[in-house]
Amino acid sequence: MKLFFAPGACSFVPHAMLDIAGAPFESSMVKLHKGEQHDAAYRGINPRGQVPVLQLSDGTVITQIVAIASFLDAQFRDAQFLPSEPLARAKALETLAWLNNTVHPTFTHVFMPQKFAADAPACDAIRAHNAVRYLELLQEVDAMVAAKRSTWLFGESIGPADLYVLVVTRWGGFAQIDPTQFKASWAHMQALAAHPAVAKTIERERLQLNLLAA
Ligand SMILES: N[C@@H](CCC(=O)N[C@@H](CS)C(=O)NCC(=O)O)C(=O)O
Repeated sequence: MKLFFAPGACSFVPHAMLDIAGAPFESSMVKLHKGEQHDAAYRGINPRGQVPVLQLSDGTVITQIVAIASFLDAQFRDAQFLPSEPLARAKALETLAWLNNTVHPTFTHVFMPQKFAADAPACDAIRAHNAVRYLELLQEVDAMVAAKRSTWLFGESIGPADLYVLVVTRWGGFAQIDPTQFKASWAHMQALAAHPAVAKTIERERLQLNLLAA
């Protein structure tokens, strides 16, 4: 298997899952800031020009975190990435989908407003409006983590939603939102970083968890 990822991007979620599973995989870095996602070679792999992409040994490509996470869960049952009981599984996927379809795109409006408007004043307005909304969403994430009733969000093993909490809370730094203000999420990030496999992913992506720290 081969994972196409960008350091600090949402691709961290499947990247860490592969490390946790101890899966044999190759990683290929896509430099988003250099526009490598638009190169013809990469578009040949993912015409939508985004990471993550999981490419299987027969060349099949899987995109979209929810789909990749669900595939990895099925491939590596011992890791128990998602609960197997149907209702618990639905609740874990509900949160994963919300992080992916609501929290994440709100940040995209802050980080890449040019995707949503052509002129600079409109981009500034989009960025400012969504930075406020992003803060509210990170507060909601923090409350969700504070209310967890198990070691991790959906049980005793790390799941994709736990890893996504690290990603979106870290991104707060790009919007001048101090991640340490979210006590539960920040503690969750520290606990993830202390896990040897996740530490390996953090190291490979060279991530600083608090972007506002000197
Ligand atoms: N819903 C998609 C979101 C993927 C996404 O937004 N990826 C970002 C990085 S976090 C990306 O590749 N952005 C580059 C671009 O849009 O140019 C998924 O789950 O994979």
